[in-house]
Amino acid sequence: MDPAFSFDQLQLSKRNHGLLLEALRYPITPPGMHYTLVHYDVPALDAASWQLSVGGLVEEPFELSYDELVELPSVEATVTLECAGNGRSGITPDMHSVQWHDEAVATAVWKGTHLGALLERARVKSSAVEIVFSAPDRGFEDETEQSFARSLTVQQALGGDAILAYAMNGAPIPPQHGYPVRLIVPGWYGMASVKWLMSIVAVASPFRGHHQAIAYRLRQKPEEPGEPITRILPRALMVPPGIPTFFGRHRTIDLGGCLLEGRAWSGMGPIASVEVSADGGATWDEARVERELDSPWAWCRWTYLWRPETVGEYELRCRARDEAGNSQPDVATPNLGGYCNNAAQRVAVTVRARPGE
Ligand SMILES: Nc1nc2c(c(=O)[nH]1)N[C@H]1C(S)=C(S)[C@@H](COP(=O)(O)O)O[C@H]1N2
Ligand SMILES: [Mo]
Repeated sequence: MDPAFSFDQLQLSKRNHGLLLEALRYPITPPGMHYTLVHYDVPALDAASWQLSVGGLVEEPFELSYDELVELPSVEATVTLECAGNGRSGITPDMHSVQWHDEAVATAVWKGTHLGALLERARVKSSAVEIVFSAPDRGFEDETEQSFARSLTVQQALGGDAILAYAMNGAPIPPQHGYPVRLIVPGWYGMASVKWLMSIVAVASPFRGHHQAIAYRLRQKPEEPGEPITRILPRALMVPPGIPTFFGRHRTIDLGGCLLEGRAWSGMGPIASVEVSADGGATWDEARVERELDSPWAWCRWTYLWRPETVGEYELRCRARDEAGNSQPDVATPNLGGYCNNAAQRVAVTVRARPGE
């Protein structure tokens, strides 16, 4: 890995902050600690003048104000969101994008109205194949002007658990997270959850927007169409144990029992197990998994009592497996966009004698 990151990558990292890994302790990520990813600028929107239009290939196109949306039957969902670029710095450090380590993940309680119910009211025509969700944030990708937009197939949009959210953790959604209304697609990587949602359009052919057809695809060569990225692969992360160095964040713990804890999640099914290795992956032990949140879309907590026997240098790892049988690799499969790197986390730790012993 080339450690020479550019000024532009540093600038992106400062705008798009991750979860401080010690905040994995909280089931619901506290205000301000949820990771953010904003491709362009946060648009200036106001709930009083906001309007959602629902149209395209539907029998009953309509517009909805914020007050009308809030009056509709509501649903609440506790959802772990993760950026598809999480782990990118471990596979493509030279890509012109956010150089996440492991921290582009967080959990929030979203309140809103069910997307499927809203689309049923519009009555999507049978000629429609996809539903396009558009936002007003605009910017350039290479030389081409874009706005952020994504699509779901009609079946994914109508049959899934997606919601049009207007509240995050019991308060209006903060500007950077999509105020006043955003889409939340539980179980999917974050790019599907379009923030600052303004329009929903049913279309007759697969959507070809930049963030659908070019970005968020797994490819090995630029000319390949690539596989679209959808659901979140399993991952476990630990709260880094002990205390860090200020510069470099290397961990030190005292000899004796050390309770490791963390979170694990998957968008493809409930977590079946979490394993921990303290010898760089040679041997693995089962951690205790606790379903603290009553939601199929939220992470669970895990704990493991580690008892290093001697002072010295260790490499801790953790990895999750879901009930659908998906697990985490030791080493990521590289791809051009640096997406979906769910290789098992590694944390280097120095174990020292207890002070005074
Ligand atoms: N309109 C809009 N929606 C967006 C984005 C964006 O830049 N613009 N970023 C997407 C990506 S890539 C992710 S990972 C999530 C991040 O949501 P958060 O910032 O609330 O954590 O929002 C998604 N929705
Ligand atoms: Mo993302």
